[in-house]
Amino acid sequence: MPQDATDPLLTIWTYDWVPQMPRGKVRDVRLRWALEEAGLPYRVATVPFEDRSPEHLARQPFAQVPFLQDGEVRLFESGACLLHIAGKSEALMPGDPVGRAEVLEWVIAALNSIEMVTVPWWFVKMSGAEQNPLSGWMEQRFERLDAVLSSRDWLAAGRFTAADILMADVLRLPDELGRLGHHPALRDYVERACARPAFGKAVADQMAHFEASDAGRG
Ligand SMILES: N[C@@H](CCC(=O)N[C@@H](CS)C(=O)NCC(=O)O)C(=O)O
Repeated sequence: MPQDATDPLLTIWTYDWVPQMPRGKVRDVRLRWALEEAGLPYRVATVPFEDRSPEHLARQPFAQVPFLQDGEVRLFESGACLLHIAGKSEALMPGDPVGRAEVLEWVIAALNSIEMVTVPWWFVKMSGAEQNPLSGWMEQRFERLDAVLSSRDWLAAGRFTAADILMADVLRLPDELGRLGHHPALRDYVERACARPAFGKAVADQMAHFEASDAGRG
């Protein structure tokens, strides 16, 4: 382990390698993006993709990534990790109670009202099924979110926050698969969020991380 409980440097844990398809989208990108926005230093450590060890399970009970270590604090679930990071920076989480409440509700909405349908929708799509029974439900959610974002640039507190990192990242996949076509506010939102330098750096760093491990695999 590269960190013990007295080490002040935040550590993001991800896989040592993944196949091409998820590169740029492995959820450690959410944590990288947040830390880049906050200007906080961090390191990246890895667990093997192909061999989920008991040590990995002790950190992430579903044998997934990402997870985070911050001194004696250990967290799994990208949303929980993101909120932990957000607590360290006004750039991600406003100090006032109203702004904080807005960030919290939209973080949970990203996970529990949008990603809860986009991920199962994607799994059904990947199964090759001709009809995707989740499309209507997903469209309904997009319609409502599009209505919200047609009158503002960011979800919470009148400015970019941690909630936008999560929501924009959740929407990237359906956007790439052409599912935001009828939702101009959502398309613009994803474009606006992904134009941020911190996002560009987070994705580029993740791509470089996995490319470097290709070389090691021969
Ligand atoms: N709810 C979890 C989902 C984590 C997740 O799906 N991680 C993916 C990478 S983005 C993973 O580890 N997939 C491999 C697997 O499930 O075996 C979170 O947000 O952290």
